[in-house]
Amino acid sequence: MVSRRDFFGGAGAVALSAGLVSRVGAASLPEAPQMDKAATRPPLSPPNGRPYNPVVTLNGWTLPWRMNNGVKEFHLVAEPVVRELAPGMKAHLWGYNGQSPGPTIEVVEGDRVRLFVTNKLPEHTSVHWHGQRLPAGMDGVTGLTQPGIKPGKTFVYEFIAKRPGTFMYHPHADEMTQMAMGMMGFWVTHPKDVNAHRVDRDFCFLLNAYDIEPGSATPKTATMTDFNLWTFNSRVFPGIDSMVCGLNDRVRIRVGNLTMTNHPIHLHGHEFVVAGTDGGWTNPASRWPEVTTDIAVGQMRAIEFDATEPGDWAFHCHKSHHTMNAMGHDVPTLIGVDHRGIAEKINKLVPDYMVMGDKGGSMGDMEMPLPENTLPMMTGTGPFGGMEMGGMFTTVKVRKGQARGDYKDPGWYKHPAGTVAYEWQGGQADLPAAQQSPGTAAAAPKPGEKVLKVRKGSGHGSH
Ligand SMILES: [Cu+2]
Repeated sequence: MVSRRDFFGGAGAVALSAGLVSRVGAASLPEAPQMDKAATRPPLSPPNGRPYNPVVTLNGWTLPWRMNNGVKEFHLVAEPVVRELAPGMKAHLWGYNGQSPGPTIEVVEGDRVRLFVTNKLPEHTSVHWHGQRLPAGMDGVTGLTQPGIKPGKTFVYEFIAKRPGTFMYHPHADEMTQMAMGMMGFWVTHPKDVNAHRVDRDFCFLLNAYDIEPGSATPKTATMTDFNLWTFNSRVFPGIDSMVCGLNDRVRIRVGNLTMTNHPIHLHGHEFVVAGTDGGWTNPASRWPEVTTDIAVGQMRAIEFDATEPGDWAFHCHKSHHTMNAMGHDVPTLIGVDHRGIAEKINKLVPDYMVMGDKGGSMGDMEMPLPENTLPMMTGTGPFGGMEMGGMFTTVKVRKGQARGDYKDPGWYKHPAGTVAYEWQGGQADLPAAQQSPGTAAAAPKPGEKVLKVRKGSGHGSH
């Protein structure tokens, strides 16, 4: 196997691929490069074929190819993988070429693409090229358009990448299991015109989710909606890299959703436009500014903005349960109950018991003994302390002077003097008086009056 380093080393890797083609001809399988790390790889500049502006896959990489008589050939290997979800937790998933999600596939509009798919899973699989226009027999639906790829076998898919835009790939074979195990990847078809839709930074990743019980490493695949690990590209904050931008860069973020629920994705500090949808590029006249866009199940969206505001800007799913890590939801709400000290005592008896609310301290501050191979909840730590966020969360870091093509994390933002929220040092009497709306006093319960106490149900199966 050719390692990732050989491929990202540059010209040497290309020479190796080309050499293989000329030596043994088209009958051989192209190399299936492997990736052994969950770090964000630098963009893969196209070494041959038509030029394009490469994307950067968050905590991922792009699959190298070989040119064979004008056809772009890729080799995906479906196999069990170990993916580090964040430092401290590894998951036993199914993926492609060493990671889950699999590598991003980048091609150019009009490219003839040949994809070899080798199955090293214990059961049959297939690959569906989600969103593509292609011959029906290449669509990868087991039973409908092809037989399943049996373990040990290799299938060949071939089609022309007709439509530029943002796509995904995933199995249509035992999909409840295979998707819950992490079988998926990103696909970008770049426009033929290298100057069309051009941006300075083009990031992409998938929204995906797992149900892994604390102390275990394999997802529960029968889960319907109650997943406990909400991830960007099978990474959980604080294991998710930041999206690093230069000041005033035009930035694109492409997101595909392969979870079982929608995700309202929210960016701080900037408005963006939805520039690309499942159907391709949005007519510029029909774009409008937003700070949150909902990405439904099975959808892809490309958002764009000018990174005009320096700083570390939160970027996250707005479902608050999705910005947490491994968590059980079956707990009553105890806001208003004085439970100081009680949680600590109960925890000695029931290790996963947890109270939330205004008197127990926030969860981010609670130190609890953790089972092996799990993540503490909401433990991202920033320059001002605990962020109390995990799961589907990261930051967009906008920096003046960040060189073109430099994606290295610049560290935390250094705020100019006088631009950080601060504690009021004056007395209570100096604060502006709170206005009371008329009639407030009358609405308060009179002494002795019965007050109906309502407790909401704690189930939330539908997320
Ligand atoms: Cu979400």
